[in-house]
Amino acid sequence: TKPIDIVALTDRIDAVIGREEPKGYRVLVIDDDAVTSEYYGTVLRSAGMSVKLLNDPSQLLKVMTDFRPELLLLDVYMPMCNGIELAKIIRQDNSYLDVPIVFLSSERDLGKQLEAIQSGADDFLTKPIEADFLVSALSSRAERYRSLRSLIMRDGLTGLYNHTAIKEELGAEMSIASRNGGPMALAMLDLDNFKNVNDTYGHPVGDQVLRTLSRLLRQRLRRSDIVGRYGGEEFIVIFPDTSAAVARKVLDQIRIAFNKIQQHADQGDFSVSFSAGIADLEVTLDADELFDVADEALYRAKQGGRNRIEL
Ligand code: GH3
Ligand code: MG
Ligand code: MG
Ligand code: MG
Repeated sequence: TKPIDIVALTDRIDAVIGREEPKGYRVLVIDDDAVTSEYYGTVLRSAGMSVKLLNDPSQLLKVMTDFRPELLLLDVYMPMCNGIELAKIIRQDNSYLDVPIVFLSSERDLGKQLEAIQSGADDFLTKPIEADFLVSALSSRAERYRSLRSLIMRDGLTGLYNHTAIKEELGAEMSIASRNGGPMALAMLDLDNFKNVNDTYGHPVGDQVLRTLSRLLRQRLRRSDIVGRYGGEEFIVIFPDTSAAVARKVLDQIRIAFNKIQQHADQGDFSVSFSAGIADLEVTLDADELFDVADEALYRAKQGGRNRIEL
């Protein structure tokens, strides 16, 4: 009999209990009228959405980075800024090319509505609107956006964030951490002598090892930690609100656990290790520099004999 593959088993349990993000779509409501936005905010919240109300459009870009809405519900007429102008500004940013923008306004003039759509919006709804209708119109758009995004952002082999996504996540986490003045750590992992694994057991077995490490990372790390596949056999972990020393401790336990896992191949069982380098946000506020610092630490871990973590 084959030994039980604990990693595969817990992965199945995770799938059953649904470890995915809850369906609370993040919706940003921008309306100068606090009463109106409170009302629609309440409607969407009671439908399980996570709603942020914004009455001051000058805060828009900051809120976009921190809250990362999956849909924007925009008013047209606001004293400080026109909603149509806001939509144009959002669409100019490459990161928000595809975030759904829906206007909700009492404007009935078709010319004005057309202008709003031409600014890059996806839909124009008119007030007053039936609560159920609003909820389902927004849910379906947010749902589609979330699915598309996860296709674009995920690595096909492991399901982790891919290179582009993890860099984006790092940028967002760094801006939050620097604003809160809190700690943050970045780890760069690299499998040891992985070329040998491929050469000895074949590429599909190598792929299996990559998947095993990915699952282990997702299982052992906290929900708030962010894991990505940076390149071939290189992984990144972002530890929000965590000092480098604590990140190292956590990762060291994962390192030991991973090394104990028996990998199976026709030629026999074997084990694999990884090395890692950790960078502390205290060192630099520049994302590229933080990567470099982690990479240098990783290099030292390799030089020091592999299967170890350096700060
Ligand atoms: P070191 O301990 O110094 O990191 O040695 P290494 O052999 O791991 O490093 P090297 O950079 O020489 O080799 C990395 C290997 O990772 C080579 C490549 O074939 C393998 N690799 C990269 N991406 C994948 C993948 O998606 N699947 C498989 N099976 N192997 C991959
Ligand atoms: Mg208004
Ligand atoms: Mg490598
Ligand atoms: Mg390697």
